[in-house]
Formats: sequence, C-alpha cells, structure tokens
Amino acid sequence: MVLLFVGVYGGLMQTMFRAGIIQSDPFVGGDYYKGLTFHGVLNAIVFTTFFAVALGNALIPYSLRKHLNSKIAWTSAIMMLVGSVMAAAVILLGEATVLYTFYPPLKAHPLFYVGLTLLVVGSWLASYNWVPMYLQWRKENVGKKTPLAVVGMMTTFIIWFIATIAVAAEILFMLLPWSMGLVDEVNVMLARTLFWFFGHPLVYFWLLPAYVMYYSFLPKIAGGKLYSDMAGRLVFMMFIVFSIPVGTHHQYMDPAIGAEWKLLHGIFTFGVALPSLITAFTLAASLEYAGKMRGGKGLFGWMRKLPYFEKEKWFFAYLILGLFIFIFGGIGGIINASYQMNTAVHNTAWVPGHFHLTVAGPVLLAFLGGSLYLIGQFMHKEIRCKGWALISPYVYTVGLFIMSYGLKIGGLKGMPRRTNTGASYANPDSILYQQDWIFYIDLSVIGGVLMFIGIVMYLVSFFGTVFSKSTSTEEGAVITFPISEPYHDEPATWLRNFKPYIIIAIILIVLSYTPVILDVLEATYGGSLPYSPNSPVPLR
Ligand code: HAS
Repeated sequence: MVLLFVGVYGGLMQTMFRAGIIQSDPFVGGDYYKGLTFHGVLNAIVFTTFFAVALGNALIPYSLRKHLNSKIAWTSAIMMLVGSVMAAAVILLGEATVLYTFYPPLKAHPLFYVGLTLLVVGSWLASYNWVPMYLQWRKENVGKKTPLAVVGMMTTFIIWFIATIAVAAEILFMLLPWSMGLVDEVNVMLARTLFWFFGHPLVYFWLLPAYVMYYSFLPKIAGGKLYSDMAGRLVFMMFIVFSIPVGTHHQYMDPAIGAEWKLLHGIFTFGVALPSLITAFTLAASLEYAGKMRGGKGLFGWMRKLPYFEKEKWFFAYLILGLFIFIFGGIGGIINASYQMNTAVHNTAWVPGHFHLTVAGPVLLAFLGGSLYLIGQFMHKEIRCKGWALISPYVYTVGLFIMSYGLKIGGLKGMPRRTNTGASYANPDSILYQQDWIFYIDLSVIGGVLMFIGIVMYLVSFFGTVFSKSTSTEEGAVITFPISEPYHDEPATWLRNFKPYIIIAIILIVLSYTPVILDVLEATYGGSLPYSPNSPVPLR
C-alpha cells in the first residue's frame, strides 16, 4: 500500500508534467521519465504482483481447507519486498529511467534488474506453496470439482510461470550482462520480443485475480448466484490457451517480424477477447438474477436494484465500477488488436488511455476492494470509514473516465505517449506547440487529480482500519469470504484438469513464437550501446 501510494503520487505528477505545470518533481526531484518509471513499475508491476500473491495465499488454503506453510509464505513476501524496494530505490536515485517495459537500449543499473528478478522469484515461491496443497486436495476428493476460486488462482499463476520464463531469459542473458558492462551491445529487437512474450500475458496476470473476485464474490455480494459455474471454468482454461501466443500485437509496427506472424498473433488476440466476452454475459446474467431477487422487474429494472450505494456492501462498488469501466477498456483493446486501427493509435496517448481503462480500472479497483476486505479479515477488524471506502471508487471512476477520454482523443489527434508534452507541445513559446492538444492535456490533469483524491479517500479507510482496535479477542478468529453458489452447476468433467489446456497452450506458443524469433534473429545483427531517454549519445 505504501509503494502503491508512492506510485499513485507519481501518476499525479505525470499529468502535471504533461500539462507543463511542473518540469521537475517538487518532492523527489527528477524529470518526467523518472516519474513515469516509478509510476509504472510501482503501480503496474509491484502492487499487482503483491496483491495476486496475497489473494492466492488467502483464497487457496481457505477454499481447500488446508494450512499455508507460513515459512514459505514469509520467505516469498520478504524476497518480493526486498526486490521491490531495491528496484524503487534505484529508480528514485535516477539510475533506472527505463519505464516499466525496460526496453533496451534504455539501460538501468544492474540492481534494478536484480530487484525485479527477486520480485518474480518471490512470487514463484509463493505459488509453490499452493501446488502440493492442490494435489493433496485432488487426491482426497476424487471426482469432486476444484473450487472455482482455486481454479482461477492456479490459472493466474500457470500463466505467470510460463510468461516469466521469457523475461527471466531476457534479464539474465541479455540485460544484466549488458548493464554490468560484460558485453557492449544488446539485440534490441530480440529483447523487445522476449519482453512481449511476457508482457501480454502479464496483463492477464493482472486481470485474472479480478476475475476470480468477479466470479466468486460479486454474485453473492450482489445478493444472487453465479449464473454458470461451467462458464467460469471455461473462461479460465481459455486464458491458459490464448494469453501467451499473442504478444506480437504489441509489435505490429516493429520491423524484423514477418507480416504473416503478426496476422497469426492478431487472430489469437481476437481469441483472447472471447473469455472476456463470455464473462460479460455470465456476470450480466448473474447480476440480473441478483437484481430480480432484490425485487427488480422488467428487462432493465433489475439494474436499479443492485446495491450501488449500500455502505455495508462497499465492496460491490469496487467490483461493479470496474466491470463497467472494462466495457470501454475491452472495446479499446479490440480496436488496438486490429492491425489497420493499430497503425493509427500505436505509440500515441490512446494506448495509455486504453490501459488505464483496464489495469488502472477493473484491476486496480478490484485489488483495492480486495485489499481492504483482506486486511479486515486478517487483522480481525471492522472496516473503518466505510462511507469514504464507498465513495472513493466513484470519485476515482469519474476521474478515470475524464483522464482516459483526454488521452484517447488526444491520441487520435496524434498526441504521443511517453513524451513530455508539457516541455514542448503544451508550451506556447515552443515551435512544437500544438494548440489542438491542449484541451485534452488539461482534461487529463482534471481526471488525474480526481483519481488521486479517490485513492486518498480509500487510504483513509484502509489505514484507519489497520490502526484501529481489533474487533475480535479470539486468537486465530475465523476468516470468511463471500463465495457465490452457482445457479447452473454443470458437471463439465472436460474442464476439471489443467493438463490438456497447458499442452494446447505450449503447442500454440511453439507454433506462433518459433517463426517470430527466427525472423528476429535473421533480420538483426550486432546490437545497440546503452542510452538514457535524456541523452542523444550513448552512455558509453
Ligand atoms: Fe490491452 C496495449 C489488446 C485487454 C493492458 N494493453 C496494452 C497496454 C497495456 C494493456 C498495459 O492488440 C500497453 C502496453 C505498452 O506499454 O505498450 N488488450 C487488448 C485486447 C484485450 C486487452 C484485445 N489490455 C487488456 C487488459 C489489460 C491490458 C485486460 C490490463 C489488465 N492491448 C491490446 C493491444 C495493445 C494493447 C493490441 C497494443 C497497443 C499498441 O499499439 O501499443 C482484450 O483482452 C479485451 C477483452 C475485453 C472485453 C470486455 C469484456 C467486458 C466485460 C465487462 C462486462 C460488464 C458488466 C457490467 C457485466 C471484450 C467483462 C454490467 C453493468 C451493470 C451496471 C449491470
């Protein structure tokens, strides 16, 4: 939470830099690119990984009625913390201005890469805690369905494990030796390709814990049931199959990769949108059922009956607002996935507009709601300042829509991403001044300030709860989760085992990535010396 807040502060500063309101960070010093790096790394990589591990540690033992090996859990948490603090410190010292994608030829201090490696290895360790638990449960419960929440969390970490192999190879064999000066040059295209092998499944590593909460908690909190248990299982298995062989859609505009392989990755990208479309229908049906149970009538009357503003059901607001935002985030994703549309939006502010409607929308809101719920359960405390907790996601969502609208429309008008517009395009004295963009840049400042206020409201409730008195005097008081019952509980025996889906995923990965890597190796030679975003000449 502390690192999240530092990152969120970095986000607010981003909007100020882009509008030309500041040229240097008033508190931590440094410029736009340094701020952008710590905003992206702390919020998109560190917070999300911590939450995914925490949710797994909580839900898997709870659902399987097993005990967590706390030594493994603590070792993993400490590794993740040391790694994150190390990476954050190197960024704050100005030694890793490489943005969250750490593409070469931008070069970071070796400790930045070591820090990220510790974060990832720590998260692997946590998931190894769950595998024996899961296998043991299967042995003891032959013929029974694994609880859906466990299927979702295991899916999240299966994808994470496969995806991180590529980034581990990129860091260990390319970036670390290069950053330590053991080799002079790095193959930029190969590094980008390995990064996106990891980078796209990374977005589903972010999304799936939110899906676990949508499928497992939302229907129950709304007062209903999950419309179809089978749909949930199918969705998770489809993510295993389709999340990885799609990374080249981030490289449509890159040279060195043949058009036919970009087409293949494009087709699979439309495949990976399907589980989200199934989710949209299943959750809408679950919410309709809940609304009707609460007295809603007619085709849309149930919508009005959902507990949007019930203080005791504050968690509902975090989940439903995230889903609502994801309608727009998802549409944006499908636009990006279409090659011709991508040529118009790639590397423009449209792209951060898209990803704030996904990772900073449904994912962040679900994780914030989940964190508050978890902290209350684990510390045996009643949630404090529930009114603030309830209003916070609404304030945040209004801000998010305003900011993303500014970024998206600005992007369609050609406003670049990852560029300090305030230093040039938003400055009337500059020859690059673009009057057309000013309105959209200003919108993102207004939106960014509202988002920041929303997060501060949330933190009042979060830390208010953490520092309040425990409501339970019993040692080891019982924790509970609002697990939904299914409305249709289909047997779906074909969805009970991960193995076939992992095998299909591996086949698709080999088919889609072998030609891409061969193309890259054939088209590139030598490599690049290291650079920093602020210097047109190599660092050595
Ligand atoms: Fe994306 C770029 C394509 C989903 C994150 N994406 C990014 C980047 C990030 C990101 C971080 O094809 C930038 C990377 C960078 O720095 O360069 N994305 C997609 C597609 C999807 C998608 C096809 N993205 C996500 C998710 C993310 C995420 C999820 C984070 C968590 N994305 C792309 C492409 C690019 C890209 C290209 C490259 C752009 C470029 O050129 O650089 C799909 O998975 C989306 C499917 C989603 C849906 C929506 C379903 C709707 C639901 C809500 C239902 C609502 C209900 C509520 C039930 C089809 C589930 C009812 C309401 C009531 C009130 C009752």
